[in-house]
Amino acid sequence: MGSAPASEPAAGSAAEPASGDVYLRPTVQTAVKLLVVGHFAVGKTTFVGALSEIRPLRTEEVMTEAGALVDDLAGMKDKTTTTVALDFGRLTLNDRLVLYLFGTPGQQRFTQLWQDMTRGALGALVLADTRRLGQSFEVMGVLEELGLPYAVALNQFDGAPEYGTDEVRAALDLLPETPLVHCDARDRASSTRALISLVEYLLTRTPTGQLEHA
Ligand SMILES: Nc1nc2c(ncn2[C@@H]2O[C@H](COP(=O)(O)OP(=O)(O)O)[C@@H](O)[C@H]2O)c(=O)[nH]1
Ligand SMILES: [Mg+2]
Repeated sequence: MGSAPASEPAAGSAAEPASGDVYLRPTVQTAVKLLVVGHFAVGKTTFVGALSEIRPLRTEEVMTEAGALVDDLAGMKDKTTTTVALDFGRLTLNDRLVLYLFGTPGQQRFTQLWQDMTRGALGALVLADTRRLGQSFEVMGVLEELGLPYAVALNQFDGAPEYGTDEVRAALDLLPETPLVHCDARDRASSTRALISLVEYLLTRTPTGQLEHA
């Protein structure tokens, strides 16, 4: 008892993504850059990590005492890292369309970087948390200034109040056409559905019905 059989596979090998998922399918014709945005600790890194088919690139840093003054940690006892630059991931939606996802930090002090990241992006998914809806206005305001279309996904945290869609639309002052969906950023299928609602919305806004860069 206790000693592993000699034939057991090397530890760690199962964690590698299947090689078929690493390389882009040769049939892909359109690559679209989308942003995943939202305030601090709303679930951006979790979201990009849950649905990326490549190992997501993360630039997390352990939060320091200095950051405690600006990063609002109320109710976020367990959060010890923060994204200083970006999260990057990839999702092949179908044989011809691949999405490149850029999770961008919402902290105000990164605004210039944040604006640079929007270059070439077709749209954004705004993650929101019903415990802190008011904190989503800043990010939605920047998107509106930049003319970047967006959909809103409510990331449902345990114990967070569950409001009806109409209430949330009113609270966030959303335009009637702006999609509002619920998601669980930890769940791949749920996160993919939220992203598809953004892509469908972007498609309705293009005269050709194709996703193309302006
Ligand atoms: N319960 C729950 N926790 C979540 C969810 N999404 C993210 N979290 C947790 O919330 C914290 C902040 O998420 P993170 O992705 O780092 O937020 P970011 O600052 O927007 O990148 C982490 O501890 C996550 O594990 C969710 O949908 N439900
Ligand atoms: Mg993050």
